[in-house]
Amino acid sequence: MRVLISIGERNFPRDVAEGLEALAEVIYLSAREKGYWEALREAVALVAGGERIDEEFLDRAPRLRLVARFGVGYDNVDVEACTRRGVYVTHTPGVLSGAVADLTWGLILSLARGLPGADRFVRERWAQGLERLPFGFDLEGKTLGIIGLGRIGAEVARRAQGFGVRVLYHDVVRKPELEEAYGVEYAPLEELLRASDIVSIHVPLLPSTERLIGERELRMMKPTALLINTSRGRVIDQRALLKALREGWIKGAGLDVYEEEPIPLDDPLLRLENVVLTPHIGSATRETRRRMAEACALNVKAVLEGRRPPNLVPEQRIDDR
Ligand code: 8YV
Repeated sequence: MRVLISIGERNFPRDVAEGLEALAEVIYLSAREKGYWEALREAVALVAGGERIDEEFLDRAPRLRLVARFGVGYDNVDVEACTRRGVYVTHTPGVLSGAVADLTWGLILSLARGLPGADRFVRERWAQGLERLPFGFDLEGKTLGIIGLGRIGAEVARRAQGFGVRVLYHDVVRKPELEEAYGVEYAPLEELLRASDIVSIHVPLLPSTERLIGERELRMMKPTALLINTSRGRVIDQRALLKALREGWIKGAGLDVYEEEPIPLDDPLLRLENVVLTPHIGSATRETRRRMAEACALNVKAVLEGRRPPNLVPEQRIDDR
């Protein structure tokens, strides 16, 4: 049996792979590398990054029984096509929520206090003593609107308590236990957009969340508000966001994800001063990436041993319903 790992050794350390080697031949090859498609033909399990896994892909993987997504989001995987062919799809929920929530707060603080500009100022101009940096703003007493109060959104809310921030949330379901635990208040989306000083997005990319934030929604936000996105780029209409940032409908944005990744170097968003941009690093800490690899390994091991993998995506958890 063969396991193909497409996310590299840095993400899936050799010692984690060792646990699988008694059961299968483990091959590391990324989708861009030579030999990948050949290796895929014999693979029973694939540990997948962001490559598109659709019918065409599955045609080239006749022995595949498992797509183990290295990440919580699986919008790059056609789950229905996998299910039709008897291919399990798993993901890594839970283990990365804290890391993504930390980065979310990092982006909020970077914008509130102008950290990237302050850093440049110290390196390039402070000693000249001519200019002053603009003031930032306090977080205490401000309102944070969380769109999507799932595992990651809840961690963002938990951290908000320490900053003395009032939290509104919007979700497709109400979460009374989180309202109680973190003092968060439910609000319809429009109300949240109008009332929040900071709006942070934590929804999965689905047909219903694609371009959830477009021109109409951006125009509802306060001109002083910040928009943070560490979920998926396509949840925001990026052209509308560019317009909003240029024309001052909102004050700034902190983005870790983009409609196209990597975002092209000539994208006009990269020229704006009122944005802080990171390259999809929400889960990129040593501890979190290791936990993600270990979670994938458990799923792979289960399938190699003929068991049902523990972290099936909700669409495939039929027995649990
Ligand atoms: C990526 C992520 O999976 O968890 C997710 O859904 O977006 C990230 O953790 C990671 O960059 C590897 O593809």
